[in-house]
Amino acid sequence: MRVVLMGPPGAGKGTQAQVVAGILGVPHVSTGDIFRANVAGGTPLGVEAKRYMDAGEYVPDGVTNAMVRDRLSQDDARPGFVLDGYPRTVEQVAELDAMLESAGQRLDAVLELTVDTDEVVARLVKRAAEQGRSDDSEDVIRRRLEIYAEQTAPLTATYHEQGLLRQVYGQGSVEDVTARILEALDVKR
Ligand code: B4P
Repeated sequence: MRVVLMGPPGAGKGTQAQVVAGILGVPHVSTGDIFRANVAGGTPLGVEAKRYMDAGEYVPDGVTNAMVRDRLSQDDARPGFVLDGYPRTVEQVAELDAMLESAGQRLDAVLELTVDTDEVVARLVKRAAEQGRSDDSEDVIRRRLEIYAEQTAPLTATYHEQGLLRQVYGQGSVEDVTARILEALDVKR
């Protein structure tokens, strides 16, 4: 199964993608995690990505697309994947379509996790206190939410037109949200 998880920062994409990918038996591919691993390792990609992430901005499409293309071409992603945090721009949507088409594949579903703005801000402020992620300061959180509203939220209309979009309410316990996602994917445990 090939699934994309969308939703604002703090909606729980990473949290849910990991669980759902485990249940489906496919890799969890998170652009945020790949960038953070490169930042931690001090690679050239990490040095470039960090400048944008720390400002709450998106990393340029050219960098992000090449990274995803490479990851999805690996053997373990052939039977399927849960993509977390990609695509986030119009150009990334086109690039993902092209990648899948050239491999004779298509998406099965795009899930949008919906969460109130107050709730996502509260979650990210809590995560900042617990984990100290450098893009979780209050100013940067606000900037990330603005960019999501401008550049990513409109993409759901495209997936809606393609009949792929399913909205899933992202509040409540992690287990409750997972159960809603599995129901939206029509997957029985
Ligand atoms: P991401 O890593 O995707 O970060 P995120 O949007 O903050 O997190 P997510 O929605 O996954 O929330 P999480 O599960 O962690 O992106 C970080 C940055 O990387 C971007 O700002 C950008 O700069 C760059 N980037 C990534 N992809 C890109 C792309 N495609 N193009 C360009 N740039 C890109 O959950 C958040 C918190 O809520 C956690 O503390 C969690 O414990 C908690 N939580 C989760 N579910 C909960 C629940 N049900 N109830 C209460 N708390 C919950």
